[in-house]
Amino acid sequence: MVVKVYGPTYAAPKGVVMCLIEKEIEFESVPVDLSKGENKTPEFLKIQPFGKIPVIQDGDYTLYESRAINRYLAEKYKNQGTELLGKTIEERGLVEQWLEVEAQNFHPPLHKLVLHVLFAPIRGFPSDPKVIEESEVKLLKVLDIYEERLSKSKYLAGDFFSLADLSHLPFGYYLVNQTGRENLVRERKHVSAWWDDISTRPSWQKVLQLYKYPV
Ligand SMILES: N[C@@H](CCC(=O)N[C@@H](CS)C(=O)NCC(=O)O)C(=O)O
Repeated sequence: MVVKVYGPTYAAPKGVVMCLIEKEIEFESVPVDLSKGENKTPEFLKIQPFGKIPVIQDGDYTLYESRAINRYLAEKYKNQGTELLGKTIEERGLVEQWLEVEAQNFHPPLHKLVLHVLFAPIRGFPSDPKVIEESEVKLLKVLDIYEERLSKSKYLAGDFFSLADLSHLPFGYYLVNQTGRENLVRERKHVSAWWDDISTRPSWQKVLQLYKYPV
């Protein structure tokens, strides 16, 4: 069964594409142009009522929310490709813990930073220096905790690459490459080595080769 993935040009769907590649799942992409409002058409809202991408269709099964999609793919296709959820229940617990950390602690300040530094000038809304500063301070503190964790294990959940690491790539890419703040990563020896490791994985390189970032 070929899995359909909607909107792979944009950041969040790229994590799903990476997961599909790691799990050696055949997929096809369905372009969605956000600048033309293709995510708000009545047809699209039938599969994603919040008007966001990614969405996947696996046969007649439809799923949205990138982290939920990746958990589903990693579980359903457990017996093929890279094991992304850990081999034991304890490893799984740590993968889930760090997935939550990414969603609750890492992503929110980074998302604000990216919006105000990168997208505000392009989309024509005002960039707020206070939001930028506050987001950066929050992110610094999160990265200090990552530095401590990564001084003890090669990856976030242990000495194995997992969904927890993967889920940092779509927006981490913006941080390192497009916000002028690569130093936040480079000033932390273990975070820097971890970033180099996960971002040079062939699966992520393939994602970047297949689907350029929109900005
Ligand atoms: N929590 C969602 C966030 C999805 C999301 O915000 N996607 C962006 C593209 S990266 C989007 O669809 N933006 C269009 C909009 O908000 O109108 C997920 O992880 O799937």
